[in-house]
Order: sequence, then C-alpha cells, then structure tokens
Amino acid sequence: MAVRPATEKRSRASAAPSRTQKSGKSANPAVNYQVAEFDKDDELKAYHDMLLIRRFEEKAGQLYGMGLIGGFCHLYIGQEAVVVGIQKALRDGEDQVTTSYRDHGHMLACGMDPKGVMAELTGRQGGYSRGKGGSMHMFSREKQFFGGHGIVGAQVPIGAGLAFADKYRGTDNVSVVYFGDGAANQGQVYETFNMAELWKLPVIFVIENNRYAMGTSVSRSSAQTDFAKRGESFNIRGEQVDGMDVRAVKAAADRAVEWARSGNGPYILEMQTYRYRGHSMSDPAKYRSKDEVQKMRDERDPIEQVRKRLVEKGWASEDDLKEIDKQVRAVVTEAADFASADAEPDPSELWTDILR
Ligand SMILES: Cc1ncc(C[n+]2csc(CCOP(=O)(O)OP(=O)(O)O)c2C)c(N)n1
Ligand SMILES: [Mg+2]
Repeated sequence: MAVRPATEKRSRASAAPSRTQKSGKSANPAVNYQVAEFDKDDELKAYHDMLLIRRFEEKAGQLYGMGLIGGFCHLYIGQEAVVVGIQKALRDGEDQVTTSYRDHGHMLACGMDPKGVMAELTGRQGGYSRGKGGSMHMFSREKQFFGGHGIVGAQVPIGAGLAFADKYRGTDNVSVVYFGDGAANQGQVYETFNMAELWKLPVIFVIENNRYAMGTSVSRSSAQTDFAKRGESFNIRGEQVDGMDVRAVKAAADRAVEWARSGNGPYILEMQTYRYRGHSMSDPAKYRSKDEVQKMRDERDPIEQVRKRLVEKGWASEDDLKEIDKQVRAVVTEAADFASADAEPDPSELWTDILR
C-alpha cells in the first residue's frame, strides 16, 4: 500500500485548529495530510468498519435513553476514522490496545463481538466482563484489548507496561495506547514518556484531540495545544494527523508502527478529530454551538468522505452502500436484542472475579 500526498484542498472546517497548521518551529511537522493509497477493498472495509461503530453507538444511545444502560456511557461518534485507520496498521490479536472510557469503537475495531460489548453495556451475563464491568471496563485477551479505563490517563502507564512486556519477552509486538487531549495534561503521562523513551519501549501514544475535555476546550485547558510536541523534551517523535481521514490515519500509523516495531522506541500521534455527541449521555453540550458540530458533520465526516470516494470512483453504487448499511444494522440489532434478552448475572457472582 503506497503513500502519496493528498491533493484535495482542505476546507477551513478541518478538525485542526488553524494555528497548529502554521507552526513551523518544531522538528515535528504541522498537520500531516499525507494519505495511504486505498484500493477498492480498503475503502469498502473502512466504510463497513466505521459504519459498524457509528450504528452501534447510535443504538447504545437509544438503549441508554430507554433506561437499559446504567451508569456512564461515552459515545465515539465522529471519531471513527482514528481507530479504524490505526487498527489497519496493527497485527490483530498480537499488538495490544488500551484506551479510556470512550472505548466501544476501539473494541469493535479490534474485532470484539458486538453482542458481547452491547451485553456488557446492559449489564448482562453474556457481556465481556460478565455484566459486572459496564461501558468503561471491558477486556479481551483474545483480541489483546486491555480496557476500558475510567480514570483519566490511567491507561497510559498500562500501555507502556504492555510494551515493556513485549520487549522483555523478545516479541516484536507493539502496544497502542489511546488517550484524550484532557488526559494529555496528566502527570503520569510524562512519567510514562520518560521511561518509554529511556527503555525504547515499542509503544505508540495516540492522543485523540477531539478539542474538548468534558466541557472544556483545549485552548482553555492546555498551555501547549500542539499535542504532537508533548514528547519533545523526552526526544519522542510526534506528528499531527488529520484524524477525520482514515487514509491519513493509516499512513501515520504505518510510520509509527514501523518505528516502534523496529526497536526505535515510542512514537506520538496526535489525531485531530471531533466528537459529535456530548462528553457522556448526560452532557447537553452547551459549551459549543450547534453550528460548530453541524459544520464538522457536513464538511469533515469520516464516513461520508469514504462514501463519496467510493461513489465517485465507481467502486460502489448507492444500492451497494445501502446494502452494507442494512447488513451493519442487522448485526447491531442482533446485538441489541441479545443485550436486552440475556439474563443479568446471578447474585452469587458478586463474589467472583474480585481481588480479596
Ligand atoms: C483522574 C481523573 N480526573 C478527572 C476525571 C473526570 N473526567 C472524566 S473524563 C474527563 C475529560 C477527559 O477528556 P479527554 O482526555 O479529552 O477525553 P475525551 O473525553 O475527550 O475522549 C474528566 C476530567 C476522571 N475520570 N479521572
Ligand atoms: Mg477530548
């Protein structure tokens, strides 16, 4: 899969704040619009995988509204290109993934079963944590998915620990740890950066800069909003990437994976992305205008970008795309039906799977 510079003109509605695009002082490049060349199968798979996440999240939102999901529920709608593009560069079931509480998309991208994820959301025994973990705490050893973490930034040292284990065991696996722009201000992130570079750990830090940490925009919370530079004082390479274009994400992920897999140590990818929904289901999102969200949906939507290319290149007709949507909706409906009908864990399960 070759890499070529993108020729499309980018609109000002790019997920990137304009001042980061102008930055020229750092050794790190400004937003990287270089894209991987996707053939028909790549585009169709990306379309399917991103649509699965979107439809799954829409359904999770509905089930939450119906009172079937308790506790917190953080939707990933708008950010789908990030996990789908990164996963495309990984070895399934070998490279590890760790993320925050906004985690359903990451699990689906890793190939975890939508039924098991949805059943965990509704607290049923067929869920990935047997109905006892919920939205923020799911794991799969088979898919090498290590959670799902509710404490902001907690997954960052865990991801580096996984990379340490990879290196210690002499494998060439890499560990990908996703965290947000808000989490990037946590102290443990920098302790981790230091050790990861010192020990040349094969870890890729993916900062999902969706421009908000709960209700606080990056410019209000961060002294340095070029997150790709956050590793500079540790000599960690970083790039800013157009996280709304799955091809750009894939190209950047290829560079980062190649770097880490060959023993060069950690790499930072700042994904410039955007979440369409509130921070969690209980957030009315009054800190930003409806126009801002609509503009992003209209001009930068990651799924729409792929859909447009597929149609323009004659790789899929509108009917073909409707068929994919139908198949995806059937998978999601099946997951929701299972998650509504499956039994809750038996009360005796309160005393299993715990440290005591
Ligand atoms: C240590 C800690 N501090 C505060 C919180 C409350 N909290 C939950 S999510 C969040 C914002 C994190 O934003 P970001 O890292 O940008 O991720 P996003 O939600 O945008 O994906 C905060 C402050 C927490 N869960 N853990
Ligand atoms: Mg954020």
